[in-house]
Amino acid sequence: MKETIVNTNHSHGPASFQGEDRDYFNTVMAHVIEKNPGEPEFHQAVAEVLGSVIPYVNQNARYKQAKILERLIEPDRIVIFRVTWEDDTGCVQVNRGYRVQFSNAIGPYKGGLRFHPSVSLGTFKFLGFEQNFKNSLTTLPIGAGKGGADFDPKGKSDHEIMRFCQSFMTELARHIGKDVDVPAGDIGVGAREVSYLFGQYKRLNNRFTGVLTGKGIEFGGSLIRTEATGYGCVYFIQNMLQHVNQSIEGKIVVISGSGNVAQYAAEKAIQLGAVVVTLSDSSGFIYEPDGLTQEKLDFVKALKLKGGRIKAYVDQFPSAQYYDGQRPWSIKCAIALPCATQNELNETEAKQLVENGCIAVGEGANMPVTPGATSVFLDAKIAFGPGKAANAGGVAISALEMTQNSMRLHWTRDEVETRLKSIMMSIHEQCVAFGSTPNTTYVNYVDGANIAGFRKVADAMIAFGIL
Ligand code: NDP
Ligand code: 2IT
Repeated sequence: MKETIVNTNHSHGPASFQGEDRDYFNTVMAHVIEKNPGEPEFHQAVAEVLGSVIPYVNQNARYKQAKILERLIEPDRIVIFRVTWEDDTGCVQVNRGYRVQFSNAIGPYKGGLRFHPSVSLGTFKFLGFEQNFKNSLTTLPIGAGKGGADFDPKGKSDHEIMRFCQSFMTELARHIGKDVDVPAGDIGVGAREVSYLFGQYKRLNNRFTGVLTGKGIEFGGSLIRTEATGYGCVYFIQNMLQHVNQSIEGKIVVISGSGNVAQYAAEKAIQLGAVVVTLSDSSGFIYEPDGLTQEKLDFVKALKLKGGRIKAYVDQFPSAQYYDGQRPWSIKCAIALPCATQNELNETEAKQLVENGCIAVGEGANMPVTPGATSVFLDAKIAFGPGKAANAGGVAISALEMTQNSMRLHWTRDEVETRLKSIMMSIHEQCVAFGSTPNTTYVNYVDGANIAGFRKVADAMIAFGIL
């Protein structure tokens, strides 16, 4: 189904704008679409933020006069480069690398690297734009960037991955630095890739610095960074449920994806007494009616580490069923956690989730819920945690990895996890402060996250003058 950026049937966001708000929205969006042709994900991410912040900007003339929105949609700079490497058969391969340095208003550029054949410049612009508000919400001093390559890690040998990472870093190295731009992982980039990238940076510069996060514990990584995005997402769900006097215990949870974020969202949900019944990959999903156990999850972790497909789960555990080519949103649940990729949950699926009694959704992935589906959740007034709030735990612990590297110290697991919990709580409080009206319990977390994230960056930009 084709979805439009502005959903005209709904009573919130741009569809509800009148007069000055509507004119400003249309003007900025027309500019974004004209200047960034063929980048629908970037248009979508911008429209979602404008849908929250335009009325706020119109009420605060200093933001409008300083053209903060017009500046925020323009990245500081973009680097695009060729990555040439040799595969195991001796063939020369050519890929395209990117780094979008979106904004360093409140700290060094910070955000992950994605290796996936589907990416293009628009993907990194949407991700970098989102990262700006997310990083602001973490309460920590980090700006926003995103990058990666159209390299497909699937089916590649360890040596091919290493050679690709080394070639990629040979070019990227001149654009990053511990106080300049600090990349990390994202889709297709995990501990192995970060290690190869870090090794090459260190070799080129003869400097051991915290230039990447998600590093191995032996060489400056932080405990809990691997778990942080998934754990943080579940803590955020817990905060949203507590706000309406509910608890996660005993609730059925449907999760998409089976990578880093999905695995640790499942782990924390299980630890807190929830029943996790699905995981997926781009080929299909598994349904485990009685819920995954830690032991079954450990099987998935080992499977994914060696590049396996989620389908193999049902061979190991016959209690589960595999649904080829399908997404898990038809399964009845109280909590849905899309943790795979952008636009993986559409309006029809959102309606079905609400009809099936879903009361909370947390975006573990970046922009997994389409605009139409978001409107369904907001209209139904269920607790909908947008990615820039719900998945901010990962980058927050990356920022704490930077802190530990600067101090040349290593915090304990407990210390880092306690900080993660308190950061997620603070993000929740910011969303409540800017996304609800006094004396009501309902929180529009989309508005809350966008406005709270915007304010800090905007105020810093105003302080710097006209840059
Ligand atoms: P991984 O590479 O570890 O896992 C990605 C998972 O998503 C895999 O199960 C993969 O399946 C699936 N997937 C990827 N692309 C698609 C697609 N086009 N269609 C369907 N399924 C797909 O990545 P992460 O877990 O790190 O990232 C998942 C999401 O979370 C992304 O949106 C990322 O931006 C976001 N995120 C990640 C953070 C982190 O710290 N890692 C922090 C915050 C957000 P398959 O193996 O079949 O490709
Ligand atoms: O989308 C994200 O926030 C990430 N992929 C994590 C970025 C980071 O710098 O840890």
